[in-house]
Amino acid sequence: MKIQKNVYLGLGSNLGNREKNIVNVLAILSQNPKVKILKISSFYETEPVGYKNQGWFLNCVILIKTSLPPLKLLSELKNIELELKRKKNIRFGPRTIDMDILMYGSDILRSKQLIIPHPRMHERRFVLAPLAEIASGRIHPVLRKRISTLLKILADKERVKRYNKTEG
Ligand code: PH2
Ligand code: MG
Ligand code: MG
Repeated sequence: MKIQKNVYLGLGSNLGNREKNIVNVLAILSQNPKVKILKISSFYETEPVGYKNQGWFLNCVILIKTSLPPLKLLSELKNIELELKRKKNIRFGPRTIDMDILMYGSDILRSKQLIIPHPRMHERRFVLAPLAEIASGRIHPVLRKRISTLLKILADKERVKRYNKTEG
């Protein structure tokens, strides 16, 4: 049997129907036989970080189990982003859907294409707030602190609000 890893993904959208974009991604991911979705956080409305002149994001974090190695998973995520016709022109700017690998088991990876854990995850409330909901006790493999601790000591003042999903 192939090794399966617990992987946390951050999802974000701030163009078009943001909720639908995220729900679509979850549907596409769940069709992949090598990916099993185990947990989904609440959705959060979040103030844009970095490039300010854009709409608020909808963000969430999910836990999946997968046998895909990190770079294969990354290319799978890029394919899904393309499938949803992501338009990304500005760095940190508006996007239909963005899918980031936050943590891959306890692995630490520093390759040209991919850095794991995500190098900015601990500085971002839009990541830590949803992540703390489904992984508060997990240890950040590099910083060696619990996710709940990282959230507690976070200085980032960007606003995040729990979002009430549309019915049906
Ligand atoms: N993603 C970025 C840059 N800024 N801000 C929020 N609130 N949410 C995001 O997902 C986000 C961002 C780059 O991927
Ligand atoms: Mg991102
Ligand atoms: Mg990304």
